[in-house]
Amino acid sequence: MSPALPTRIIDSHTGGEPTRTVVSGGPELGRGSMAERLQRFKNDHDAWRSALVNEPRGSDVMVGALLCEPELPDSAAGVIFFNNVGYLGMCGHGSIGLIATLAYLGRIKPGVHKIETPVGRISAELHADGRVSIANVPAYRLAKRVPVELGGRVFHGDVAWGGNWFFLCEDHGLELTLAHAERLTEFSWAMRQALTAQGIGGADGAEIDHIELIGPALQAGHQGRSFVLCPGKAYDRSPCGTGTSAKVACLAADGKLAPGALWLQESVIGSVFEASYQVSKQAGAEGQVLPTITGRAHVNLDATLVFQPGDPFAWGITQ
Ligand code: PYC
Repeated sequence: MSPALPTRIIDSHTGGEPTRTVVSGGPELGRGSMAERLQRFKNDHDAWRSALVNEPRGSDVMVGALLCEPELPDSAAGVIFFNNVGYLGMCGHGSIGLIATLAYLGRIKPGVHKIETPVGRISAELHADGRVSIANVPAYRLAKRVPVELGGRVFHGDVAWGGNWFFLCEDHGLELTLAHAERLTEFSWAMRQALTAQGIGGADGAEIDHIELIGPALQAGHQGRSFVLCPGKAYDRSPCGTGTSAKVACLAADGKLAPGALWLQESVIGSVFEASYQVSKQAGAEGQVLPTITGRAHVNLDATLVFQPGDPFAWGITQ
């Protein structure tokens, strides 16, 4: 079966991490909030997710972004992010990729734009030089130095929300370089499974599906480095926008980063996000911070999907 309308996709990468934005012809999700449309996507159109990001068209590292008509008149766009195994509440590198894509299409100019996501509305500023700053959803640390047993040893990590749930571990003892990507992946995957097995979760028992190993920066003038393992076992080539947000929430909670001060976080491939935060003044938001993440995305593909009759994998390879 092939879709009625041509499906146009635009790929970009943000610090090496790809985003595939569907700009027309994707699944028809109707109206309502992005959270409601996400449920429809999940329940009725999941084959689209597979067709767009799974092999053979995509890969485990690809993050999809379905561009949606926004619900509110002053929003520039709505978006739903997804990957090889499911859906993301928010995606920092993907939001930067989305803004670069809208600029490439000539749909937005430099300035501040509101984007609706399933976990809330964010602001994104497109700068004149092409960089993008994302004012993310509120981030916070839920728990500090939580012990987790792994392979007969006890490691520790902070549980924090940055738009997704993260376990931020510093005492892993591993070198955060690309040469060790396989070892870092296996370790982080085992840690994620150990968290689930040991009942360690986010708020309301939410699964922690992102592991963030942290360490010292390797480049002068930067403050930290991370390796982030995403839910589908692919590691983030960028410093991970939601992961960097979770990190600044932890730094804020420890009194190690002042509001407005810059934190430059490197990814395992050496790409960099610039982060800072403001304290949330909203009632009931004690301990929450409002992170801003700045990075740069480049568009590298503008294409139309082809669904050839007889292609057994036209809708992706599924398990
Ligand atoms: O940048 O927030 C992010 C992200 C989440 C998963 C992959 N990238």
